[in-house]
Amino acid sequence: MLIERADVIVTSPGRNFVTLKITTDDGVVGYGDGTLNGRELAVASYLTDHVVPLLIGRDAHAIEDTWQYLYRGAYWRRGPVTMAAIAAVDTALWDIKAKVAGLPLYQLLGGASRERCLVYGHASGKDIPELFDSVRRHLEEGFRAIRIQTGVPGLDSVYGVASSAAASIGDDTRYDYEPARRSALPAEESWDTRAYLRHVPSVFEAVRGEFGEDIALLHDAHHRLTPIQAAKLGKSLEPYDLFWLEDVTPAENQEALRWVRHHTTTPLAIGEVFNSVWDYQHLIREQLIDYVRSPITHAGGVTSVRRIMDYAAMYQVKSGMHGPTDVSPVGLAAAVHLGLALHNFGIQEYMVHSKQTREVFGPTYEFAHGGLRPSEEPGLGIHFDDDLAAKYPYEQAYLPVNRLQDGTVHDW
Ligand code: GCO
Ligand code: MG
Repeated sequence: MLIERADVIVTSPGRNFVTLKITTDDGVVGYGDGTLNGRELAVASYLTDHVVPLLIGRDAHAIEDTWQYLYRGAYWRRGPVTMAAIAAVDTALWDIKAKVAGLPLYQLLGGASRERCLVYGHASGKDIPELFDSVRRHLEEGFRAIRIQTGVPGLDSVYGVASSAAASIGDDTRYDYEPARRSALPAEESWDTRAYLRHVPSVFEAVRGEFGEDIALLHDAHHRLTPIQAAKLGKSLEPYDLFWLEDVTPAENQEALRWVRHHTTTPLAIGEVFNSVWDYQHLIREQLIDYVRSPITHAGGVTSVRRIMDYAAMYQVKSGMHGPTDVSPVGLAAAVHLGLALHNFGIQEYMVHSKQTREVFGPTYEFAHGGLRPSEEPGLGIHFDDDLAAKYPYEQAYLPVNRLQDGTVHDW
């Protein structure tokens, strides 16, 4: 079975997505996600100009060989653009293999290890009453794990907190924020670490006081802290029993996590910006983290995320794949298939896509009892609507940048 064509589809049903559609000579079609938020066209060009010509005529079943050919063959290894492009190819080929086998993808990955994949939703509010409303809505919808982000007194806006403008993006994107805003230039936010560190413990105290001990609570520090600030935050949150504290320091320096780890028992998650197993080498071997955040979309596809998770399993490190709205329903479907099969699955992030996005991608995974389960359809379970996708052309959008109050550019 040979690859006959590969089409790169850039569509923007509420936000931008890059999708690869591979068609075989006997007419089987597979989809892969290569969306890189705010840099989508770089992946589209990498695929169109450099990868698609290599795919035509290749054996569609040779997934491992194609992965190695694109990874080693390019000479220029790793990096988010390359690994998102490889992910798109790899995921589309797994979709095809599972369709040909007549099985849902998770069956090819070892079969189900559980009923469904526990997911966490995003509650946020500029203050405690708004946050409580958002937590309540999540509980009513059946979420059992919730990420908590709030405004910080003295700061105008904080990334990860839905504003009324963000809430109106798409149609039913009720209360989640949109990571990248459509604009000619990135929005600028301002930041004060001391104010943040003073405020966050009181937020978790209030949430535990109102909603009790049962819900799993998570928090994302979004790379903004030094190791010693992160250690302080982890310690101050210990009484509130977090499921995890995410991205406490900029991710480039793996050794920084040693300092954090030695000071706190709050579980740590990291890696949404990592794209290969090498980024985790010391973190996993030294057990400096508890959860791996790489999504299939940004880390080379099902093949290489599976490799990271098998390495992590030896060290009791679990999965916690990134699943914001900028991972498309194709990427999320792949994550749910892999998550269902992995023994060391931990949790899956689930930011519900807008109605427009769901109409274009036609995902068939289902949310119930606080978790996602893929459908029993062969392949990923995606019904992509090409005609509808063509009605939503690319629109320039940027992630924000962050500055300290004196104007210095800071991690956001
Ligand atoms: C998360 C994230 C996202 C990212 C976004 C970047 O934990 O979901 O931190 O909000 O910032 O996906 O594109
Ligand atoms: Mg994050």
